[in-house]
Amino acid sequence: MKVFKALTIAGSDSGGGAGIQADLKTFQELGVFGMTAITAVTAQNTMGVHGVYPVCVEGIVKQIEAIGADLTPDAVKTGMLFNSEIIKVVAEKIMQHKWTNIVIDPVMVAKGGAPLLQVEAIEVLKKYLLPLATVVTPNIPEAEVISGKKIQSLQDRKEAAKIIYSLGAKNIMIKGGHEENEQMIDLLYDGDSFIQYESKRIDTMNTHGTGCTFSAAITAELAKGKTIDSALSVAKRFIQAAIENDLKLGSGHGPTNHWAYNKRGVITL
Ligand code: PXL
Repeated sequence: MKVFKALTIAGSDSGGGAGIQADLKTFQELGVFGMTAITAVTAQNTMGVHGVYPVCVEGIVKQIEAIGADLTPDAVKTGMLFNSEIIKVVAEKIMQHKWTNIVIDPVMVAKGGAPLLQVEAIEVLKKYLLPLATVVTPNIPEAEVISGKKIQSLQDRKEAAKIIYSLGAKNIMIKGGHEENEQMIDLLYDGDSFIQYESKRIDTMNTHGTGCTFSAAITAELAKGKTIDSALSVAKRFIQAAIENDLKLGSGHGPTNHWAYNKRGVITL
């Protein structure tokens, strides 16, 4: 029996909706064994981020080394990396271990606007981490920061995708969640052609952790040996179900429902 394994190198969200918590729930639902290297601990709930505590670089390296020495992952995702020192060491360790199927979610700010990446780390992310990406999954504001291009139209997004491709990432998925349209488009560029994945916008506050969940679903599918296109279609359906069937927890930006894709019930009174 082969058990597929995925590693997330990301931050902890005490509220359970985003970060490594969202990643592990997603890996579990998609039948993949989840492992973690925690880069930062955040104190947060649905109302916002109350504190950010980065793990020391040695602690991050030790977690990655421990996994590398014993439990080679079939796919790896990165989420919140917080600063340039952490980005550099994570890139170095991924390369050293020759890990493949690398999904980079270039996390920059939390839903409420709290910074999860220091501004000076953006150039380091572009230089060291993006060239390792099998897929990079920016939302529109993140794609603007990485490409240095303002995005107003689909054409702008295509040009930004080309710029990001030129930084070395193999597949660019610019998500449409920040568009104002009723019909949402997620745009994939593989250096050759563009594919559009369309879906209907769902009107809800409960979208905390959607980016983490989406990139974790892609990672789980790549870990199982699926193609990029197949991984993206599953990830799209996974996040759609998770948002449509939100759990209505907390009084701010609530989490999504990681059970929904497998139509598993939540135990309620
Ligand atoms: O969704 C981005 C994100 C990533 N990682 C952690 C987070 C958040 C958003 O709040 O808390 C730890």
